[in-house]
Amino acid sequence: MFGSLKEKLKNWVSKNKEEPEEEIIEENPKKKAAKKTAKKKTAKKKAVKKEKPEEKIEKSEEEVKEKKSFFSKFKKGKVEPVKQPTTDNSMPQPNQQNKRGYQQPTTEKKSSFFSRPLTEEKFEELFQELQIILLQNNVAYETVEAIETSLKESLVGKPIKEVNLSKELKSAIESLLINPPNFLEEIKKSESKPFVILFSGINGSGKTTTIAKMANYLQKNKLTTCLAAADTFRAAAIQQLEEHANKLKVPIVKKDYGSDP
Ligand SMILES: Nc1nc2c(ncn2[C@@H]2O[C@H](COP(=O)(O)OP(=O)(O)OP(=O)(O)O)[C@@H](O)[C@H]2O)c(=O)[nH]1
Ligand SMILES: [Mg+2]
Repeated sequence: MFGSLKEKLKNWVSKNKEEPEEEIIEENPKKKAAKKTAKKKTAKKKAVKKEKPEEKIEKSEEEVKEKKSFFSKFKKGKVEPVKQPTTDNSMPQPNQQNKRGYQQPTTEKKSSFFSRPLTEEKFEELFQELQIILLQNNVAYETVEAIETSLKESLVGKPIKEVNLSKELKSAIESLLINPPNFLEEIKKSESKPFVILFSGINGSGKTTTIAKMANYLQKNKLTTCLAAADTFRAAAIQQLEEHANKLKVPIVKKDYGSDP
């Protein structure tokens, strides 16, 4: 049950830790441009044979010049990525293919996200996905809020690449747990035998399931376990516990429904 949540949390952490791939993809724009140029040249040459030769050649060379100069400018850092969306349709937008079909390089924008201090707004955007994962896995809303507050304190204002995201998430969750008791120690040092653990709580909160988990845990730690069906009120409560006892191969003490447990 917790395995899948753990997996999802891991995925979230690694997703937000990753450096953008685009940085590698755009690393050798000259070669890329050259390849495109070669392709275009052959394509254009073919076209030239068929129709209006001179016009076409001029056009293709113009295109090549434009591309080359764009990439070389970019490499030298002369081209600033568009920071704000603009209403002018003639300006190519980042992450959008322009009319000629190549993508506006986004390297500078993405890499600066990882080195720029994380803003509160960006944090909330990133946390939204984690919030959904936690809520979908039955984590109480108050707990999600507490994790958010704790993570916000440790992440906002720091560049994301300098932060150990999994460590921060782990300590945010740990800070919510109030010294969970070490059951094995408690049971071993107890003088009264047998050691009784009573489970009480509101309907459907997971008592019976937790009893089964605990019995399994204690058995694995070489402690003799016995279940007692004390819920003699709710329909099928005794059978439910019996099922768990049978699966775990632990003895069960039971009485009739309606009797005094
Ligand atoms: N997601 C999730 N579901 C759980 C967990 N523990 C129990 N459940 C589910 O919650 C439902 C109720 O679990 P029970 O263990 O029967 O709860 P209970 O407190 O014994 O219920 P009553 O005896 O009716 O009061 C079952 O469908 C369980 O599978 C948990 O940790 N996570
Ligand atoms: Mg129950």
